[in-house]
Amino acid sequence: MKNILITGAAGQIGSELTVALRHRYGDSNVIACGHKTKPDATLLESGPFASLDIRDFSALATIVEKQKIDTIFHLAGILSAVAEKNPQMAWDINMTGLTNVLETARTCGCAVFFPSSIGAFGPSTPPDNTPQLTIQRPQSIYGITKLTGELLCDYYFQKFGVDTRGLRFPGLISSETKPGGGTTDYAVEIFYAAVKCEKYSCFLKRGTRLDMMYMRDALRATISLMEADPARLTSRNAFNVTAMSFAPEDLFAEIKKIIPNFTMTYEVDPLRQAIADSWPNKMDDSEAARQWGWQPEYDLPAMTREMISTLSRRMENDGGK
Ligand code: AKB
Repeated sequence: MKNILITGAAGQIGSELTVALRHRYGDSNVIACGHKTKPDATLLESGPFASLDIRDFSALATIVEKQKIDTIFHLAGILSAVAEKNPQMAWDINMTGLTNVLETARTCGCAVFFPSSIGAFGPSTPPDNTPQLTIQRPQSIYGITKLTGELLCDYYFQKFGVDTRGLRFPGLISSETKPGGGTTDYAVEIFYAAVKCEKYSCFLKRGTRLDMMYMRDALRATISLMEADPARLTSRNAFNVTAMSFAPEDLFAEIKKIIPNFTMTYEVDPLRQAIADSWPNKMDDSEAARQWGWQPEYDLPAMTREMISTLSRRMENDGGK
């Protein structure tokens, strides 16, 4: 990787991945692209930024050709809950975006990273220790775009030799940029309420167990997979990766160990609950461990401690806001 392009760079993963890749590969060698979401100052000041609608094929191809890009991290996309409210838009952005990236990669010789998700599974998938290769009949439009994306990435590798690689991310928990409309967002929102000593109303019901991961682990997983020796990879795309699995009440109990006065109620959102109910409880990520050495560093207590200390410090610096 010498010249890198990141689409969706202002989003939850992109804003932190851009900074991590700039540290590793040099500020000027990592071009951040975004469309609607306003990038924050760190992103704009630490290296090049281009405004790009990922549905615009020629704009994408021009940047890739002019900047001699060799690797594209394609993070632009619509998350599950927002997608379900506007399926046509979600299909357009998620699929037109990915086909534009793959076609550009094919003609310009780039490697591609594609983030799939636990959303690529469905209610008929085995919910516990979900294998990497298993039944996938997702019922949300988000899941359908993720599963199609996994297959399309495999197709471009097998048919055209494009070096596509990808992970199935669980819910991602981070303290920098908030996620924009996912089903697992409660696991981020809850921390903002807790550090402000506000009551939190959870939109998923008790007992809804889902895979989760702290952003630092997600960044490590992404970079490790892209740097992995291709000779060790027997699969390329759709690696299950997870770090912890919990239900809302488990996270609440962990936060209460540090903030004993914190309170939480439940006000279930039927749309997001139905999506969550169709996703696995816990994936088996042993293939990622075996093929490229994946190992999470943050479990539930470690992630909770770091989220609370980071957000509390920021709140103090911002004068309690
Ligand atoms: C979402 O909830 O939509 C995402 C995901 C698990 O893919 N966080």
